[in-house]
Amino acid sequence: MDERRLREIDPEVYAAIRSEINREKNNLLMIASENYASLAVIEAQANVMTNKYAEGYPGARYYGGCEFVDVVERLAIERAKKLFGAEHVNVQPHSGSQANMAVYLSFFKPGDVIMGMDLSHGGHLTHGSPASFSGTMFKSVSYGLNPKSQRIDYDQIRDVAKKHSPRVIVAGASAYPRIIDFKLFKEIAEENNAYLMADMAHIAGLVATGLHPSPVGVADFVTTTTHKTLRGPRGGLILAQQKYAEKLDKALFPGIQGGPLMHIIAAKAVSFQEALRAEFSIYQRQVVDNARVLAEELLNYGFDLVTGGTDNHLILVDLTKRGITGLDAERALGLAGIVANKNAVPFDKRGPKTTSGLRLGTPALTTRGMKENEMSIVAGLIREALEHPESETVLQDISRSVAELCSLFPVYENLDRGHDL
Ligand code: DSN
Repeated sequence: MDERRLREIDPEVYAAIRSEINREKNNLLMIASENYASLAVIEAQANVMTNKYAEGYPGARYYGGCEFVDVVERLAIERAKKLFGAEHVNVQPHSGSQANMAVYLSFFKPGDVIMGMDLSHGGHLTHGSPASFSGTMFKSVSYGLNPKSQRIDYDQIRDVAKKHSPRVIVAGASAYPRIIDFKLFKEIAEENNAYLMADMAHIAGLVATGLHPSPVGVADFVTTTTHKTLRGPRGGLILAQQKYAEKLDKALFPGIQGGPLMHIIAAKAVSFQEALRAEFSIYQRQVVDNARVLAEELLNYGFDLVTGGTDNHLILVDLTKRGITGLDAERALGLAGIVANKNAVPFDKRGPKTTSGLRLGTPALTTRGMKENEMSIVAGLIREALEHPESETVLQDISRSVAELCSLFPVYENLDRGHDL
């Protein structure tokens, strides 16, 4: 077997990974769904368990030799149960989309009505968008935000549910900056004889540390990704009451997935252990405090924010009155070393490839150790870039300030100290 390391075997891939490390070190990463996984998490997912077939579940596999992968899957399950107070956990979904699909296919049939938040109001593709399996396999109806408050309109949800009798209501969002009232969602679901699925992907880290009300024990099914505020490896997770366990597990495997990614499950176990530590709560508190300060500073600079602020880790800037599209804002910030994404705002008149909004998140900057003071600096840099989106000189000046700030809050230093990558 050729045992040379990646650097020698494949210099092109090696170089691209090195460049990505440098990009992540030297830019302000403000995509609300991204974070820096710890080196321990990254190390755990780059391991020989990628070689192992382990179809089935711990203690009941379809292959021999599963004794050690069983150890990591059991650890991941137990830690996730403890972290979220869940009765049943499935750690095998390859992604959040797979987790959602497994829930849908476990209890619902193609053609059933599912009801989720409109994508353009901050929902997610897999909550019934016609562009995803969820909108083509199922009959999808959507709810949106109140045009005035720009917050979830629970009266509208009640009306839409009454009118369409969905089998399942999906609570959860990818661009909603406020607290979601899962208990009220459950009430509405019960009134309409519907199940409630909560997709807490964006806020899982906040939920784990009590900074957002938990949907676990409220919703029938809870899904999440593991790589956003939760700061684990890229992947998915399902949490539910024990009574749903058998059907859910079967829907995931053999229903929609084959062999689980055991190396990723090892890394999930590590990240759940990290999330159980006291430091993780302090980190999440700072994520929320940082988002609040960033929002206040941007409001002071005259930016419009959807809902007027934030309760969580993200901010949605409405650029409509600033005369710049989301696309141009994303491009200008990118040239300045600030990585964010264009995003539709509620009732956006522009399409999803252009948009009138910009989504900003604080999880990654907070992992670097940035606090309120740095958020004020970052807000100033964002304002400067969005006021001069066409000026190469201004954007270059900002990128120098970005580089300086990044150098004061280093990440992945050990990747430069003798590690192969
Ligand atoms: N694509 C993710 C996000 O950026 O919010 C959601 O899955």
